[in-house]
Amino acid sequence: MEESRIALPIGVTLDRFIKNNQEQFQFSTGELSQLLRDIALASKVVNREVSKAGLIDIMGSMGSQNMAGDQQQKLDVLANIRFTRALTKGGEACALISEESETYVDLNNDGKYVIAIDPLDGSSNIDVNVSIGTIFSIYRRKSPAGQPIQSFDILQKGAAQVAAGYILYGSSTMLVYTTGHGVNGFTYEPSLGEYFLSHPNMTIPANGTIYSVNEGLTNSFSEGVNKYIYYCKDKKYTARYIGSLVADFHRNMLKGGIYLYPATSKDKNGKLRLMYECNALAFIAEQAGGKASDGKGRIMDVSPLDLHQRSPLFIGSVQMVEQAELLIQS
Ligand code: P6P
Repeated sequence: MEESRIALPIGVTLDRFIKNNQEQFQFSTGELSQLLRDIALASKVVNREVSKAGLIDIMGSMGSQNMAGDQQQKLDVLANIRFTRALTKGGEACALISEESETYVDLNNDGKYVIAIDPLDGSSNIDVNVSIGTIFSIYRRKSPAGQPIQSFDILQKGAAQVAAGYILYGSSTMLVYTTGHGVNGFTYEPSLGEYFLSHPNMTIPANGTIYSVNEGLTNSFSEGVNKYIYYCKDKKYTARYIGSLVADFHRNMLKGGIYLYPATSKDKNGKLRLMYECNALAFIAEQAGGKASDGKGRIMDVSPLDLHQRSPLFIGSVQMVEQAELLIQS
């Protein structure tokens, strides 16, 4: 029996893929590649802890709140420590914005990159074993070196991102990222401790029939948003809302669909964070042929004023986002 039938190729690892594509990246001196490896390493540690959540004492809340007043889950804090340590040891980042830290975290003053991260989004789902995720966004600092300047190096528009990605800790763990040359998905094989290319050149279908929104908030949405939700119902679209942004976004990436977290009467700018939730997924969505809006226009054109500012988010299939914008602005 010929070899190829008994030794199936094991596919392209994330490390090999990063190396093979390094020259595509305009600053290809290897630092961004190392940064992506550092993030992947931290995700493997978080994956191991998330998969054991029911067995060791890391479920439930810390009894503390993060700067946004959200109840901190033990795994939130653990994930934040893992990613912060990996990025500190890697030395490629000069600053880190995290949902779990009020100010930005000073890393290596010679590092060329700024990272914005939500270490564990949807963490309230941990205790009920629903998929959760990590979302990250990477910028190149604008000042040459030294202490990064918040208004200059850190508060940059989403359009300035050089890379972005997410890790989905789901039925399988996946890492999906872009460096501005399309979107590629990697599935984690825990027995080998490696991510393997499983979803090359991911694209979002131009249209879809799935809409993801918390309809329990309908009474606090604007009239225009409710017009779009009624539009989806009239078209007999499918409602799918996991309560975990990364999981809903990933499904819509593969099948087509739209995720909406609009402004509400309580949260005038919605719930999601511009720097480390909206912009990162917007970069991926656009690179996959989709669209991401704050209801008025391209979300990656918004100039951030605060590390943790919130933004309404309408993201997914381009035709669905455009239809939503049309009705919201009507
Ligand atoms: P709600 C999780 O807290 C999160 O940030 C997203 O992952 C998720 O889509 C959304 O909030 C759920 O919010 O208000 O519908 O429970």
